[in-house]
Amino acid sequence: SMTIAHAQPALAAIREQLQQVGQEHLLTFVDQITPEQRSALLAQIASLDLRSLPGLIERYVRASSDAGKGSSAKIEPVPYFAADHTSKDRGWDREAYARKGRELIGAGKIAAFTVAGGQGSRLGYDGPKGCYPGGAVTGKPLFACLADWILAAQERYRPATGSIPWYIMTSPLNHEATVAFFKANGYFGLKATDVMFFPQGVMPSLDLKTGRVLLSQKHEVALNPDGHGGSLKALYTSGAIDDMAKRGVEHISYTQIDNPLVRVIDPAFIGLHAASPQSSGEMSSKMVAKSDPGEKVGVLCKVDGRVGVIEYSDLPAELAQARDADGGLTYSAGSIAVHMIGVEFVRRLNAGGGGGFSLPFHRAEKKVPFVDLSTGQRVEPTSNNAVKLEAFVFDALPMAARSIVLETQRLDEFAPIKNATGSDSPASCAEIQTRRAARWLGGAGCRVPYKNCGAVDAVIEVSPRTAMDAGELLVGGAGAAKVPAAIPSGAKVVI
Ligand code: UD2
Repeated sequence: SMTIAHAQPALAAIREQLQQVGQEHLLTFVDQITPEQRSALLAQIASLDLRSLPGLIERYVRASSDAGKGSSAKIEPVPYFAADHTSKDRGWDREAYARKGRELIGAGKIAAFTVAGGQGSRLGYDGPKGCYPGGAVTGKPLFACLADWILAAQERYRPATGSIPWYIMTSPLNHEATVAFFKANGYFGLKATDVMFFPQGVMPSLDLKTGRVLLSQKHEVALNPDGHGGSLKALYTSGAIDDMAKRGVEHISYTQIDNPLVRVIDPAFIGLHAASPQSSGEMSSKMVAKSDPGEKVGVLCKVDGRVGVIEYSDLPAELAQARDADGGLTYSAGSIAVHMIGVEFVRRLNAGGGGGFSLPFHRAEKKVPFVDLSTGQRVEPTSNNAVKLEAFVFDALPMAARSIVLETQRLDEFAPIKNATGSDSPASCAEIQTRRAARWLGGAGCRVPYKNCGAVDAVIEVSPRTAMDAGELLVGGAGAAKVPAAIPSGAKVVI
């Protein structure tokens, strides 16, 4: 038949390519699967960068190297713009930079960008993470929390044209579901033409012992998303960067999907990134002071004189524990995974040609279900059997000529949902949202009920449409009219 006649040469060619890189076992079951499954498998294999595999296996499986480990680099604390811009030794002109930021947003030079390709496995949630409830009272999805921020920013900074484009990176595993969710929810009030989706790249999962690529089914290669660092390549290869250029966008505001309090568009941060003499306008970062030495956030440092992030699992314990004379953590600059990234910077990184730009990989040993090649049975491993390779976006920081760091208040903008219970969980996130709302409302003259233990005796959610910061609830502010005189004990309130 037509299909067979067409499939045979492809099969032969692919078998030869696989043989050259020691991966011909991927075709073990090719005679036991349906023609459709066979075409899908061959297409999947053809999409892999087979030639890079032997080098990757040598480096990350045999030698167990990792982009974050084993370096003898000189590590120092990073200088930063303090959250308290009035502080005596670290003061800076916040209003001037915020004005600059508002100008850039108003002129259409800023896009929002959210990485949402992760698998959310720690949360135990199967769908795209952005569909998970984020609002403390409304339970609105994380995507809606970020969309409301963008709507609020549009209303304030772009009232004439109303548009701040939003690019969302999905993965091949959740792309369809993500796009369908936006459609079903009317793009959360944004214009459909202002929301762009593109999938990130994938990497094959490798057998921990042999480096062989695993089969997840007889007709399917085991793949994992290539890390949020894959965004710097996917932004370019997807055409997003060209689309931004067409729209006149010059800088990208990068956020993760897991933090409903994230300030998706932040004028002061944008202004510092684009206009501070200490910044080359290529890549900037936000940090919060770490809550304790063991907190699971990467730490912004100077590495051999350049700004970079050392992931929590890679920071030597003696550095994580080190304290200054005043008792504060020496390496306190916790990365909240919020960055400004220049469009030209992304172009420059990808300019090497061939779409081949890639950051170094971090290896993670994981349990990946696979098909046993000798029995054909699918195995659910009980211990780590695979190496997954992921790139981290912050590994691009040292490639910027000059990179700045802005400190922010944890309570104001950092309450990620990562785990089902405990820290960084839906419960802790709702509590932080409530505490923030209580502080903002209290400052605006509202009576907020407290329990004896000091916790707020209510659940409160402030929409960014009402107020993007505490000041907007004060007399004369955008949300002042919505401040109630008091909140009843035990109430659930949306402001
Ligand atoms: C990340 C940072 C950590 C700290 C923390 C703050 C890394 C490795 N660690 O920790 O230093 O800043 O966030 O909250 O970044 N994602 C993709 N594609 C992928 C993998 C992840 O889009 O292939 C997205 C994912 O959807 C999520 C974000 O990246 O929005 C964070 O990923 P994570 O959960 O792996 O990172 P985490 O929480 O360990």
